Amino acid sequence: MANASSCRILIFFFLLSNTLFLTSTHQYHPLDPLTPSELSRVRTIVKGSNPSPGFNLTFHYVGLDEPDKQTILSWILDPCTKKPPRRALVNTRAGKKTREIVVDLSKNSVISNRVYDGDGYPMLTFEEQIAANKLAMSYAPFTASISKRGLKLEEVVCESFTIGWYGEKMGNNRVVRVMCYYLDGTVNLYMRPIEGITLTVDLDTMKIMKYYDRLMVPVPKAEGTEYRGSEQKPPFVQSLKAITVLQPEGPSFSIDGNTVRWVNWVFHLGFDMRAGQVISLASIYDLDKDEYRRVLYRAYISELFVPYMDLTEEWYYRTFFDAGEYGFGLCAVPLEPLRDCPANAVFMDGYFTGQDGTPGTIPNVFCIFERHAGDVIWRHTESGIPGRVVREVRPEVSLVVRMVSAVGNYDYIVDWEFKQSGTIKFTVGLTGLLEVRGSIYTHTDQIQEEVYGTLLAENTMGAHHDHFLIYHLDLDVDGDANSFVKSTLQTTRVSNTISPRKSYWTVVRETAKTESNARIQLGSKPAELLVVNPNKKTKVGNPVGYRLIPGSAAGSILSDDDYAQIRGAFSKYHVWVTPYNKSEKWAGGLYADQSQGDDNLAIWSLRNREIENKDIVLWYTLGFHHVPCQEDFPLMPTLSGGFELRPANFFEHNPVLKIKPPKDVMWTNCSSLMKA
Ligand SMILES: *[C@@H]1O[C@H](CO)[C@@H](O)[C@H](O)[C@H]1NC(C)=O
Ligand SMILES: *[C@@H]1O[C@H](CO)[C@@H](O)[C@H](O)[C@H]1NC(C)=O
Ligand SMILES: *[C@@H]1O[C@H](CO)[C@@H](O)[C@H](O)[C@H]1NC(C)=O
Ligand SMILES: [Cu+2]
Repeated sequence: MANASSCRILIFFFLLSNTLFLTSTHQYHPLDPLTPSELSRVRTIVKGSNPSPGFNLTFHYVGLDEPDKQTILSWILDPCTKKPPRRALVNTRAGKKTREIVVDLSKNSVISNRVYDGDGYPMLTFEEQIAANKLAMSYAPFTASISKRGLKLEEVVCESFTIGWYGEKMGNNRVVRVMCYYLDGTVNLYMRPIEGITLTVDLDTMKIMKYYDRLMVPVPKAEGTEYRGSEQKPPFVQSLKAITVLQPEGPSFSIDGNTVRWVNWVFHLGFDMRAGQVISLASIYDLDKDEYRRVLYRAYISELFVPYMDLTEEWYYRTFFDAGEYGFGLCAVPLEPLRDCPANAVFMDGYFTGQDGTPGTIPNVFCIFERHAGDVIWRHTESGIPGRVVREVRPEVSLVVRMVSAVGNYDYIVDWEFKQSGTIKFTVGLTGLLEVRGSIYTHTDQIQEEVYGTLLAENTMGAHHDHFLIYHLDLDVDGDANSFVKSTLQTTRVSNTISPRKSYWTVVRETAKTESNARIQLGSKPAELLVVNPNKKTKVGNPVGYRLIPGSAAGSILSDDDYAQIRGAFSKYHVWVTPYNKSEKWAGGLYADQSQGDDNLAIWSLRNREIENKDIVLWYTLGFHHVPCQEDFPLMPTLSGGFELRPANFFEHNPVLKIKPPKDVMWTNCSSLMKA
């Protein structure tokens, strides 16, 4: 139990005082990610329990086994009396078996340990990918293929690709395909694929199982592939003058351990090696009610499905699950101050576990900053009153929590943006490098057959593909019992006795009773999608709610019986609603690598459970169909997409009516502050 004074601070905060700036040191929070010392203890405890005698143990996932939701919610009400258990969930491999091990850190013991014998495998480790890639270099047939192409072995780098599943009844061993690239004058390896050569490597035995060299295709040239500023040659574009965001009094947010407080928001921010950012217990202060009101219990990106549309032998299996196979958090990279995040950003580290269970740090994995982009949160100029002009303007300032995950070639910039108005904006920016196929073509005039992509440069084919990111959004709007309301805007014809108008539209509301009522493909009809608390009404009688404002309507257009689609079935709908179930976390399946689609959101949802006035989870698929174009070469400028959750009859009136603009900053000549 925490000591008395810290408990007082916790009560003080959780009783939802409106005093925001607490200066306490880090307090224990049961949703905090595991610390490095806890991760080390997990390793010691797991190894000590010797779960797989005679075999070497590898750690594939270690993360917080979060306490049950009800335990957390009652702890919040009374943090002094009940301390939720501190547990870790561990996935290991040993002797070709996957284990699920739960460690209780307060008891220093393994409390459950079972072999998983279903389909699919846990996340790959970095170490085994590196080891698999290295095998190629000393494999005689491979080195022969490299010299046959006139390439230098020391300039070859290889990458491990997960293989998916194509209907095999028994599944495959835990294998990857290793494909290689050529540097020789560039660091942009992804623009220089060595096509035709594939090694299949068994990760459990770390042996090459299959090898073939199928065809010779020219390796695209290095020229024009560089993206490093230091390697660029004149002419250059005109330089920008100095620019910054100035907060002479410091930021308006405070971070206490993993709890972030900013103006009217409070939330917990955690890091997970699979999901990346995890936002919990987000509540917003309501000035009229003088209390914090619950919005989100727990939210994170559950899976990223990236299927390519190229059917050639080296490509058809590229149907990646970036979270479940590679670890979206594990692939997160340190953010660079002043480049990845503005000058006013504050950074936070993340911790993960290496293959041998040893903790590692990703420094600066998150940055948190106030965005002041020159936008307006509300305004009005009233010139209709004779003899007067009334003008009121409030600038928009929001709070951003950013992470960048570089999953191989692609960089995903993931922003969670909290607005004073109560809106949460979810944005993902795609940048980095395309996956391109080496091609014989140097001009589009030569192309007669299906090439599955766009010719971006000589011998460089940018393959068609999708990105589907699915967000797990456990909304608790003013409490756990919520409903999903789907309102369709319907055109109605007018009989000419009522009005000279011929038509208008009206809102047809439907509360989803079961899961099947809440599966939605956006884009066909205009709709208003709401999560409401049917038990809480505003003074004038509307149920309090949050509205989902969707982004682009890209969803999967693959056939339902395509094996990739069976595995990534969540991508078929933009919106899903399920009843809360702690074990239904990963929309592409807990064991996503080579999964056969039998444990995923689409399967869970087939039970068609009741979702009305229940603790529900909203799932949103943010999709991108990507037809590459030449501007994406040699590195693509950020392409952003997103969606919002916005209060809808949650507040009694405009919640930002009484916000004050930030203090004016006198614009002095800051040259003396500039770095040389
Ligand atoms: C375990 O790992 C060690 C060191 O890498 C190796 O020498 C040994 O053969 C491995 N044992 C088994 C059973 O794989
Ligand atoms: C929770 O979900 C899992 C996986 O879908 C299922 O096996 C289990 O029965 C569910 N629990 C409840 C209480 O519905
Ligand atoms: C700012 O100050 C620097 C040196 O003190 C001077 O060279 C520069 O011209 C000033 N800039 C402006 C815009 O006044
Ligand atoms: Cu893309």
